[in-house]
Amino acid sequence: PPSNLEQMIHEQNANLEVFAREIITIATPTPEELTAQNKHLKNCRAICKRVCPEGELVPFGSLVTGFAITKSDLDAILTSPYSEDLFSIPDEDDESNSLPHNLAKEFQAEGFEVTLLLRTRVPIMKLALKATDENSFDLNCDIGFNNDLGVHNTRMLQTYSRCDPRVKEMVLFIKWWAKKRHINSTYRGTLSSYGYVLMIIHFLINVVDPPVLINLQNILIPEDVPPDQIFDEDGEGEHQIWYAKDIENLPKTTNQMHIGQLLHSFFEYYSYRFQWGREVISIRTQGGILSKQEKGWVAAVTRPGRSGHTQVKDRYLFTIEDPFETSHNVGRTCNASGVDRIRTEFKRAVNVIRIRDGGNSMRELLCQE
Ligand code: 3AT
Ligand code: MG
Repeated sequence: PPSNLEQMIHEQNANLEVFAREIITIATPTPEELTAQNKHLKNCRAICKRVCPEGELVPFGSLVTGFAITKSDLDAILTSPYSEDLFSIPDEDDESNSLPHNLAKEFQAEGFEVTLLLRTRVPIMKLALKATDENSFDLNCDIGFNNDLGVHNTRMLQTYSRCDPRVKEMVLFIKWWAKKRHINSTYRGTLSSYGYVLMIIHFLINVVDPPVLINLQNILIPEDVPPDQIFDEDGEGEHQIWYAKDIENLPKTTNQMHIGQLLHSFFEYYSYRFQWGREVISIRTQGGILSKQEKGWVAAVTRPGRSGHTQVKDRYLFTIEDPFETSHNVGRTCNASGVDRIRTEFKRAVNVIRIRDGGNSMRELLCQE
């Protein structure tokens, strides 16, 4: 027979499961919202075509992976066969004639609110459009230039999501929780949604036992894979972009845990087992963990940004290696107080889940704004 302790944990997890399912239902965008986003995308595509006929506006991010929660932004990149010339961002005074500026003018003429952020790590154009009679949902869109890796990592996340329905469930819940608890803001020193997704994938491959996911980047590469599927040259060196796509032939997981058990264990892992000061999350690596020491990710470095006008600060307080661009720390946006807040939130979640009042406090507090 189960002990009292086992019985208690069983009840906590059951309550969390019910609550998580409610949140996931609320968080999932309605079909109307998804249709509206697609309409926005078509409209933006048409406007881009007018300025750059050879360009293609390709969506990526949460609307493609299915990880979108309601009111997510739309991420897209503008690609072009002549990308090198078209998208190079001039750092001289004469940037008014560059493609981003011409695009900005065209979108402004169509009533969009436009912000150009060309001096950031990944240059983007931010578009905003208020809902109208024609489209009853606001649009918030980030258009990047030449960021193919974003498209590749989106596809890999989508592949992981197809491996098991619990991936998406965990992502939707954690994104909702992180938004409500204000620890999902790269501008305010915390972590991007992408970072939370990598934390979840690491947990599902390497922590939970038996594993829910198999490391898709660590399966023996079949000998007949053509090299161009393995390497991607982007001027700054090669990136290993290969991962297993043929998931139907992979062994199925034997893990039977429900979403309540998984979430409880996820919060516990990052509260008490993960070594924030020493460890790097690396989902491409067998075991999922590298040390900051071996990556040389120890002291913050300030280096010149792309345009030469700016300085970029690479922080290594919370370290998550990008699965393709392995020199990039996805957690670099986290400052000291941001990491503290994130860690405090994980512990708070564990404490709230453990309150013994039939889950009432948990329902009230866990995702409280
Ligand atoms: P939201 O619903 O917008 O919160 P999302 O899944 O769209 O979540 P982001 O907006 O954070 O996630 O990122 C969109 C995509 O951009 C996801 C990933 O393909 C890429 N990306 C985001 N942040 C990074 C990063 N720091 N490094 C590399 N790629 C990133
Ligand atoms: Mg997004």
